[in-house]
Amino acid sequence: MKLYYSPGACSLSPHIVLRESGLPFQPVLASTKTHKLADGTDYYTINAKGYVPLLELDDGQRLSEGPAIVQYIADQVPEKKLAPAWGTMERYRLIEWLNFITSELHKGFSPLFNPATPEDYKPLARAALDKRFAWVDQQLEGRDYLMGDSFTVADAYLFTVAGWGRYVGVDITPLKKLSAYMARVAARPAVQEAMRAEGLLK
Ligand SMILES: N[C@@H](CCC(=O)N[C@@H](CS)C(=O)NCC(=O)O)C(=O)O
Repeated sequence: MKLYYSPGACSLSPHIVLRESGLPFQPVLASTKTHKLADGTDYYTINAKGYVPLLELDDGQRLSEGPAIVQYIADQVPEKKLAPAWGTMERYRLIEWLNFITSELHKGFSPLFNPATPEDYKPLARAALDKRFAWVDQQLEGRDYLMGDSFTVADAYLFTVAGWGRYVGVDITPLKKLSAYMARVAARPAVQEAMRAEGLLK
């Protein structure tokens, strides 16, 4: 498989999941700034949506959308328990988290990264994220990970997105449970490997 990624972008989530899975894959840099691969290929010819992440399967099929990609990877290695089994209530709880992270957190950050966003809108975007992160912090009471005791694909996604706060003035450090969670996820060997491969760690 190939994972098209850009350093520190939301593609870090499937990158972490691939490393947690132990499956062989090739990371392919597709910068969100240039929309070009290292060899100059126009990324829009690979993904017409222009964004990362994109997973290319061994049979050449391409799968986009982070929440779909991470579930696909998890389902290739059920023994790793990166996602609960299909048909269980727990699987819907995982999807509930992925949808929350993608629509309420990930896309809540987008205007803060967009240079075209009017400055007077940014405090509203930050306040909306502060409210959502405060709720996430409460959910982590008594839990090591979002789904309970064990790491799932939802944790790869939350870790990736919550890590953006420091770049755009969304301060999660007063949220003690979330801060401890971030440190716990960051310490996982697969997370360290993915971050190092993306140049986010020395
Ligand atoms: N709906 C997509 C959104 C992906 C997305 O927003 N990717 C950003 C990076 S975090 C990107 O590639 N932006 C560059 C662009 O849209 O051209 C998903 O959930 O995978």
